[in-house]
Amino acid sequence: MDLGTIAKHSTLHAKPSGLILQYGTAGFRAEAEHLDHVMFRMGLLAVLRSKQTKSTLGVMVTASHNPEEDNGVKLVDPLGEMLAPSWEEHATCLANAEEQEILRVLANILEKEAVDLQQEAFVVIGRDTRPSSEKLSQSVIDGVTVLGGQVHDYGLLTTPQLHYMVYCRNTGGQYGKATTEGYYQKLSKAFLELTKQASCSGDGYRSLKVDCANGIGALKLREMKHYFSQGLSVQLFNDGTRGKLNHLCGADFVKGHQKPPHGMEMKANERCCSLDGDADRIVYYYHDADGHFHLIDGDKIATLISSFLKELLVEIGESLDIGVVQTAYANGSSTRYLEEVMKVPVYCTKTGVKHLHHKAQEFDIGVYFEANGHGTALFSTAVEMKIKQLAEELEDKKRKAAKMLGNIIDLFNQAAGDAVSDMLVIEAILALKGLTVQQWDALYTDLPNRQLKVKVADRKVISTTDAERRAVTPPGLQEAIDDLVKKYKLSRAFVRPSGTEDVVRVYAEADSQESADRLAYEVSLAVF
Ligand code: NG1
Ligand code: ZN
Repeated sequence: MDLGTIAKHSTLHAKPSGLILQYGTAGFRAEAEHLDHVMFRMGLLAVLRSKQTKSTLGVMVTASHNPEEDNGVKLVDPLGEMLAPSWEEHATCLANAEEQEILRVLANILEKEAVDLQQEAFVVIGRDTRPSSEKLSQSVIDGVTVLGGQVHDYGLLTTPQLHYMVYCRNTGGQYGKATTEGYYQKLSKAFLELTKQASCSGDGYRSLKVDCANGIGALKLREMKHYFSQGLSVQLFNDGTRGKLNHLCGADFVKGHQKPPHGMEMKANERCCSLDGDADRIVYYYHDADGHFHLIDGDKIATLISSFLKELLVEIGESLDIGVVQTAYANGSSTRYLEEVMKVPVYCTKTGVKHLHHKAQEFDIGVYFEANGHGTALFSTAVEMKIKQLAEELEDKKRKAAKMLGNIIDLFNQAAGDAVSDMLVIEAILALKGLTVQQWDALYTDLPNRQLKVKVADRKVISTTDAERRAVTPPGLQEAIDDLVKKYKLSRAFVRPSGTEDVVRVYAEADSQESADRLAYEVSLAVF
């Protein structure tokens, strides 16, 4: 490690003085112009983590659903997972170190994590379509190379594609080929195998309108759609040729505002979906004949998927342990339906997919979704092997069901929530079950709900417990919320500081939209 060279390069990526950032729910997020030093330093950190784990590490440059002017960066651990918590602390320390402290902070991490500097390092990088992303990813590369790490720059990728690449590279190619072509082929093959078996794949099931949030999803779906066109034709909207990223469109806008994106032509009862800016979230929706908008969010996606998986297991005759993982944002009706009607155990974790992913790994089959449409299903290695073996051994209907389950396992991105993979899973299930979007929507009725963002001087004064469902500080806040909630029927409300934006988020649900809106508003006043 040539300390002089590191110090010299570091000054080329100077930190704006006084700027303090935190490695939050999904890495660092801030205005792009403030992030150059963070990118360089995350390049350095990725090398150390790669050396320590003796594996390929990933770095993704994106700010997902945030405005186009923002950017962000997160590190992807060897199995495609989010960075380990102790390293998040190192990331925060390194990002906030003043210039003269950089070498000391690096030395500290080396010592604490027992990193062997002789070990080789390999880092793969992906970025979204933001105008700032290309230059920022160059700064990451600078950080990696100055510490002697090797780099493969994938260029433009969706976030889940980068997770997939990291996973493939660290599992000896068993999971798939670590190229975009390999990704397209793996998913499309599984999808076409599934849809071939659908007896009722009439025209209604074979086309889908996709709002791409003017982001990377448009580019990647344009490349990929030919691979699966025999099973599904997608019509892309907000494809980045005209509009601004995430502006009045995309999954976050649709979920947050509970209305359709701009720039999408919707006809009555037509199935539509929206991706977010880096294509790791998806929500579905439609207009009914009376012009009412119906949102089908991550909770209903989890319900469709887990009920289908359960049915397949019954058909195969295997009893495996299925669990569904949600967060406090899950609609109360979805939790009730899963537990009481479907008899599936439901668990609640803190916001942020790393928490859900971790919990879902405890089951033979763990389905996890945030209400905003970020999620996937995980299958233990033992289950995957068993199902593939049963697909060879069993006969007739059982064999068919085992094959289907094997294809579903291949179709899910098991490294991370993936809008494209989820979209193909959903489309396959709807086709196989012969369900219309209205029938899917009718599984249960969402409780009316409202989410608000509140700007406060310091959002960190709010701390929470019980998977973020109760506020611990400031004193008196939880009692005030409890008193407000009591005024409404079927009501629930909570507040938490966002990990990706400088706001406090307020969530409320109640028996009517008016009550949910009023409760959310009243709680937001209590936050000040
Ligand atoms: P924050 O900003 O911490 O609420 C948001 C989403 C998360 C997750 C992350 C990462 C909500 C309420 N929160 O986190 O679910 O998706 O962004 O993108 O939707
Ligand atoms: Zn995203």
